[in-house]
Amino acid sequence: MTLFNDTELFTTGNRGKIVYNLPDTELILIDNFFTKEESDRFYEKLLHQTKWREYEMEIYDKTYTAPRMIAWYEDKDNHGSSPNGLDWTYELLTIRSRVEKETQLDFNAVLLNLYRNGKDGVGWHSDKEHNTGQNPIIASVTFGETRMFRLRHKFRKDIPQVEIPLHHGSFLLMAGTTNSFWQHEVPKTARNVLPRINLTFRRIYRKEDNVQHFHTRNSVQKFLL
Ligand SMILES: O=C(O)CCC(=O)C(=O)O
Ligand SMILES: [Mn+2]
Repeated sequence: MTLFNDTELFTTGNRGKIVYNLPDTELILIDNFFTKEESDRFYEKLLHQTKWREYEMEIYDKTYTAPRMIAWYEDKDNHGSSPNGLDWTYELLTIRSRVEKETQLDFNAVLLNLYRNGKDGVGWHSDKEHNTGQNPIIASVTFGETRMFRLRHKFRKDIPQVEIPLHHGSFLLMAGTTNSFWQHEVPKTARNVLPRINLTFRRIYRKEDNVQHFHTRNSVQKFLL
């Protein structure tokens, strides 16, 4: 069997938009945001054409290798942009424009994660960094194996964890205060799973950017309506 010619490898969810009614979040899922055919093509291209690299993390003076492969793309005009930023490919530009059209927001960077098998995952964290603004808006696209995406509230233990299976071709938007009040993870799994690729589109700010202005102009409310 040629793995990537088999069009029935990945299951997809039902079509439709789900707006989660959870405290302190603006969380929206669109399954089948990309068609099966588009998703199969993007999966194959991204898997084989991306310059995947390992990600080394410093924790208390020790270096750990993250259990996944990554690639970082960022618009080159970004002041102080990462030297590791790669040149956007045709596929990434196509995916970004679809995401921007849907959200009416501008994204200038994307982090790609490759989960090679069930031993790969990402631990609990929020997508909030010094250069992402107060309430970062993260647009997440998935191709390949369905893996569980879990969320937990950072302060309220009375709110149960949320589990969202992210299917081939799905789109998840984390907006509002989601990344201030909630953490997320993709747990490892003992199941025998095929690779999964996740793209998180982000907006990285230049020092001189007026963050408030960006958020007002591109209010996510437009997308929620
Ligand atoms: O793989 C995912 O769905 C999430 C990845 C993630 O949380 C991240 O890269 O910050
Ligand atoms: Mn994240």
